[in-house]
Amino acid sequence: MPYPTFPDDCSSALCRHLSPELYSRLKDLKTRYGYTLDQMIRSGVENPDSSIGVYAGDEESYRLFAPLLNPIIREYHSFDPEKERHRSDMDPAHLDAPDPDPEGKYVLSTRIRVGRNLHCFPLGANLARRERLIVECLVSDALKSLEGDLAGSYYPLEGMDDATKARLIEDHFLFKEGDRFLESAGLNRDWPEGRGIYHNHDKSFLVWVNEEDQLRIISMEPGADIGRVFERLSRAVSALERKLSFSYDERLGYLSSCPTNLGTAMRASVHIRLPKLGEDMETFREICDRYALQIRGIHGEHSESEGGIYDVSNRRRLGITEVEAVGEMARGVRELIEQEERL
Ligand code: ADP
Ligand code: CIR
Repeated sequence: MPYPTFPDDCSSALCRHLSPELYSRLKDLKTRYGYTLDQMIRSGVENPDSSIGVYAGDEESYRLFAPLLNPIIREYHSFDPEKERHRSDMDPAHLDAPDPDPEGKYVLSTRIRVGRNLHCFPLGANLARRERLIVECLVSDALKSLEGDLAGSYYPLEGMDDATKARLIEDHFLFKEGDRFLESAGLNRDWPEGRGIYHNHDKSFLVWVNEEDQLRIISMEPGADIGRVFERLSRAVSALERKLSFSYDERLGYLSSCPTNLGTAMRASVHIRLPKLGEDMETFREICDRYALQIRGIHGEHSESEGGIYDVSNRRRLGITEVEAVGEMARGVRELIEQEERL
């Protein structure tokens, strides 16, 4: 493939960081699992409206294609992957994140997820059909060992009836189908085979299998008791770590398909009703920038807000511990609520 052309109004991290010189320097390289630059950038080339535009295919991608990935990582996370080291801390005793909405007036629900991938396999974009099925098997077996409030069942996507699927998606429990960014990256190959969802009885603990990452471990519940949501997640991750070996790099933390998820691989979000701030996006964005928060619509990434309800979450995931990121999110949400009340 020759150097790709990007439209004039393209502002993705890929088009800003991939020069023709860098492209020719990296284009003939291949990881041991056979992943190439063209595969890595395909999503951003086919979707010029990407914010990032690249997906790693294995652990080695982060080393081999570092001349492209490191500047993207540096820019997104404000973290220098050549000089700094990531540190993880999921100990709930270290968390300082009081409920930002004790009266329950603004926050509808809280969700914290981490992405994980198995150390002995390539990442999803570069996973063969058979490997994906093995990953599903290993993960669903490990999930069977969970006990107490984490105990639940695994539901493969294949064979799930459309009404159940639609309801799970609408209620924010299940991933959407047909994401064009993932599609271009090859992350939807052989869909729906090998994909599925595990959840406990009341759907406060869930695991997505073989979506963008091999595992998305999720804790969620109505309200804003961030501490309780985090404690459940931390306990579940520890239990799964005893059964599965996750991809981890001392500089980059937990390795993920998308470089925005490196490090903690964590997104801690609230669904919050802020109709007045929604009319004053400048102030809304200014507060979010100050606390490194990202605004999404209520049906997840690339969706719109509905009824003045927004998804507000930590933007940085690397070079910050899990407890720090959740604490910052809680403080930012408190500030948003105070501002909403002033307007
Ligand atoms: P992810 O967080 O897994 O990267 P998305 O942004 O696509 O991906 O969100 C996945 C799903 O989780 C969507 O249905 C979204 O509405 C839901 N979700 C995110 N945050 C919350 C929250 N605080 N409460 C309820 N649902 C949420
Ligand atoms: C994109 O580049 O827009 C998609 N591949 C998704 C990037 C992840 N977005 C994010 O902000 N975490």
